[in-house]
Amino acid sequence: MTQNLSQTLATQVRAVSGRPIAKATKMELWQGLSAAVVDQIADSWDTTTETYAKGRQEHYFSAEFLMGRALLNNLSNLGLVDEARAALAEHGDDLSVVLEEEPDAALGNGGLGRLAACFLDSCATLDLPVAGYGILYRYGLFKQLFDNGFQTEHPDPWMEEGYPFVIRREEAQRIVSYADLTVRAVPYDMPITGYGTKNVNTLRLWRAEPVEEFDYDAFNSQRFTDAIVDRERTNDISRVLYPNDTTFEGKVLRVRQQYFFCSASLQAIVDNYVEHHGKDLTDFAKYNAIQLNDTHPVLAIPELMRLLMDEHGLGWEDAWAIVAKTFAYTNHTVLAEALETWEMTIFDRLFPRIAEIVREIDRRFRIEMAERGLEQSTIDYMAPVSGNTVRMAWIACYAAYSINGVAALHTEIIKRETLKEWHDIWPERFNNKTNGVTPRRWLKQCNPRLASLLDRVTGSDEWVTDLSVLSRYVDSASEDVLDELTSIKHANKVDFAAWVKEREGVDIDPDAIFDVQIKRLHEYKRQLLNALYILDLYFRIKDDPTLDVPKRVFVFGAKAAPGYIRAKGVIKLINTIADLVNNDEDINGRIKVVFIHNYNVSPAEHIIPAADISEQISTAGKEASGTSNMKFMMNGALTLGTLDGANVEILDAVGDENAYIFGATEDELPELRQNYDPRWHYENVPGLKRVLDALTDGTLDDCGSGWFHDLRWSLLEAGYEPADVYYVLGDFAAYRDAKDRMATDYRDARAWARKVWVNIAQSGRFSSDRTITDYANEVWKLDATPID
Ligand code: B1H
Repeated sequence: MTQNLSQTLATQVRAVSGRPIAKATKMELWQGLSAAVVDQIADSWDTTTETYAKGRQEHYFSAEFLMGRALLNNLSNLGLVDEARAALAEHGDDLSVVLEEEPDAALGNGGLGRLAACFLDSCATLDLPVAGYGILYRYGLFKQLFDNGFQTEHPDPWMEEGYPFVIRREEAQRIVSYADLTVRAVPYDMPITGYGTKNVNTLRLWRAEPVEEFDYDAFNSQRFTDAIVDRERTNDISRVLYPNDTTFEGKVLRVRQQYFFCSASLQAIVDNYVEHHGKDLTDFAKYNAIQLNDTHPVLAIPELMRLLMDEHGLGWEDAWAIVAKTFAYTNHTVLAEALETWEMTIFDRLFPRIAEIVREIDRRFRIEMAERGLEQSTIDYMAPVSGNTVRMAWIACYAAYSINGVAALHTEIIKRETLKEWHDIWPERFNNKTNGVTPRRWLKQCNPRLASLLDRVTGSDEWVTDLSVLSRYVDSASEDVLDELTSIKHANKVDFAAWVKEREGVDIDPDAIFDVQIKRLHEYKRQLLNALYILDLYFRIKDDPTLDVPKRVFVFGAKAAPGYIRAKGVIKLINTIADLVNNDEDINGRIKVVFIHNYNVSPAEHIIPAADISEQISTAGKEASGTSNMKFMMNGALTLGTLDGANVEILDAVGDENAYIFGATEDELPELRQNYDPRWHYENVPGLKRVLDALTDGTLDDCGSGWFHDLRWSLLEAGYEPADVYYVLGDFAAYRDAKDRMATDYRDARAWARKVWVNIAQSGRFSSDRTITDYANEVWKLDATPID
């Protein structure tokens, strides 16, 4: 029998701190409360695991799970928030303070990793037998600080102080073998609670450990370093998350990581099959499906072949028949620099048997395609192996029974271009699954004021698990409701302003328009376009200090990959613009620029509920979906964006008058690019010359880095590639018009609130519950399995 939370809290805090609760630190209170939550769910978690093990299961393989914080999410799902608050209050402690102690589990880079986290939440809430599999990185995504406006990176040892939400399962460890190294894979299981259900799903994160913790022979014979070196080579595997969002890096350690979690996870899945369904693996795919989150886990394909053939005695044809019914592949990007290719020599060196299997897949693929009558040039292009290069996406497309993109436009682009040759052969494999986000974390928990209004407007909390109900109320918001919406947003902005003051030391006015761009820093996302607008607005006010413009706060949050110098240049630029603008007496607070350092999941939960404007301004065709666009919409921020990714579907949901759409479209760009001359825009678009010259004429100081010169050069004259490949200058005028129009519209509070309401009410189709229901029905063929 589980005891109530208040009883276990005191016990758990005593156990983790070794002292009475009155003397515990805030961190120990967090630890104790978290342990008390795990105590609450232990029985249901076990029952869920046992139940799922017998039936059909879906396994979500991902190199990244950007989970963020767990405690509030679990309390909220279990309906224990009030009880927890009261339990802490008994000891004079405040739940919201204790919650802020929790480190973010930042085991992901950005959208792809956070999508995986939202999916797990929806799977649990929908009682779907789905488990996640990934790596327990000791260091999550680097911590970002600013030094004189320059990004610096620091390690993020997120679980060093103890982390109650992962449980080491010593008994479930597996061995993973490389040609030069044999390692133990030890699973750490994280319980994934759902909202209003007893089911508790599992995220299994593998940690690499030496088979023998210490080689005492080497140690005793004075070879100290040998003893340590081998141990460290093993620990390296799960040490750190690669920080390159959407950019491929062909490092040996990375491919080791990929093989590590694929092999360990597949061994566990195959063993579970044998335990419940016997040694004949013919029906493996009847009970198991595996979703590959991008190509990072594609080594699971040859590894399952290996396990079926070498460990379980199947022949090639039988094994391939199973593999071809097991895997589904999600593509997340069309950027060429993201497409993973590995050198065959690396495979030969690390896992010769996998290399052999990949070559055999390639050989058979070539024969099959020749039989289909494909031209040799097409076969050579599509073949998994060409020369010394292995193409992971091609292996995925060949083996997978389902291939999907992550927004309607993106799926059209992969069918038409990126994966065209595959679509020509197997059109039936292709489908779209527009991304979604969980309304639990991204509405109910982060925006309690709005959540309570939705409860009242709809008369229940049904929207929490069926967000589509909100659309029934799209036309029926009374003026009272609209006014309340306005005051809720204002209250959120007051809270956010206090948070910004405390965290960044900047004063911002809650009456200003809060215009927000938070996402990884990348040229295609065009933070630079936003920065140029701010500079232009600054100069316009300098020209005419009496200019009547609404007060604005521009908020940024973004990490640049450590080696991506141009992205780091944009960060320095925005910080430099902030210095210039925030302290200028002529501006007098009419423009403020704030760069939130170390942007992560939990800062997003503070920022998004306070936003008026959601900047989604990628070059059309480049952002596969975007998911912050959906979070903003749910929280009543209006989209200022291009027709890219899921913005297209947001526009479709809310209508022209409730979003600010601008710029060249994906189908217009090829022709526009033909005759594109960024210099023409520089010379002819009013204001643009002044803004670009400010980068190098002494107005803005890059502290001798040369980075501002590089930014200007990339837009105007980049010699080795066409200048301004992301069409920043081409879209500048349209962007400025849309943004100015938006600012003017903001003045009519009622009309604005109506737009806000339409956005919230129409956000239902962007719930990850909808996305996951579609995956479960159309791809996974999976039924809800409630444990009661
Ligand atoms: C997305 C990535 C990604 N697409 C490689 N691709 C990585 C690629 O470490 N790596 O090697 C890491 C991440 N991430 C994002 O996925 C898209 O850019 C977004 O548009 C999309 O919303 C998100 C989820 O589908």
